[in-house]
Amino acid sequence: MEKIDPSEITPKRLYLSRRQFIGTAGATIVGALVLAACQGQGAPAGTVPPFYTGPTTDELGDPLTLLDDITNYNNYYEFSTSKTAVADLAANFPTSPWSIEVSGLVSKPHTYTIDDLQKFFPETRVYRLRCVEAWSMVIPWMGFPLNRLLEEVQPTSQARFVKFTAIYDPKDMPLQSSNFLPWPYHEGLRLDEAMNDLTLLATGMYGETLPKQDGAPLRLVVPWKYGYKSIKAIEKIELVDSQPATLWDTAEPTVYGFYSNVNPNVSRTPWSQATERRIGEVGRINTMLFNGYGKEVASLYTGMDLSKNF
Ligand SMILES: Nc1nc2c(c(=O)[nH]1)N[C@H]1C(S)=C(S)[C@@H](COP(=O)(O)O)O[C@H]1N2
Ligand SMILES: [Mo]
Repeated sequence: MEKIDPSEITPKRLYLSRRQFIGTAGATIVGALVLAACQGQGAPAGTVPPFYTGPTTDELGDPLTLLDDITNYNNYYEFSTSKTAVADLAANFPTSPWSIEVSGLVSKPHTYTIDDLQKFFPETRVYRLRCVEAWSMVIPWMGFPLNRLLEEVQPTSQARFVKFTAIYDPKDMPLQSSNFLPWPYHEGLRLDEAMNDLTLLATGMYGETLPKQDGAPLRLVVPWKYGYKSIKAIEKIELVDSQPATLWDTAEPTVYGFYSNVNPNVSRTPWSQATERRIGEVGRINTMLFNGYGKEVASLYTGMDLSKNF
């Protein structure tokens, strides 16, 4: 029988990323290709929840990470520093009622309930999530662009940055009782980054309500930045006139900067950022500048030295 070249049956980026595998046996590559090809068109039973009807790959052809992996391998330090312990510890975390205050330098400050946010029409968006620890996932979020919310509250001409603050709830979040990090979790974006159409406020995943371990009821998703910018359990969004402090640039300023754009050429961490491990796959793939979203976001950083503004 004539051999079929993998490039003929596999989306291009998937083929290229498999070629970038480091130190992986040929047999494993073939296995991964077959799995990926299946997921592209009618996924095998058990890989994608039956109720999910959205895309099964990202725009580059990379298959979605399994729901089981997304919900059992979490960074959520309010609950635990063990990724596999978060799901159980967050199971009873109360996420209703919940309100989000949007205030600061805006003409129309407003406090929203989670139900109120439905008016922004959450849609499915498949994004790569790249953690600074050098692992990554492909996640089908449900959410809406943050710019829709900001347009409603109308930032004033003084507003230049957006500050996000997560809930402070030491009764329900065990590690908030210890002060090893400056709680509550807080993050920030420049206003133009916040207004970019990729910047998402997520309320769901795989067509369902957001799992608690992934940041319910509301989290930020900024796919071209390291995962720690994508703050979970948001309670407050403030428009401010100067760069806000963030939890990580306060805790470890030489390692975690404000911008935190994914960049294979710049590593402030003791480990390299050049490659990453895609959860659920074997081997490593090359990390892409801006996590592969350069076409959409590179112009935000024209003239900026990306190695200095880590
Ligand atoms: N409130 C809060 N948000 C957070 C974190 C956290 O510890 N607390 N961890 C961040 C980090 S380091 C990453 S990689 C992502 C992980 O998101 P996931 O567990 O949904 O994959 O959440 C980010 N948001
Ligand atoms: Mo992370």
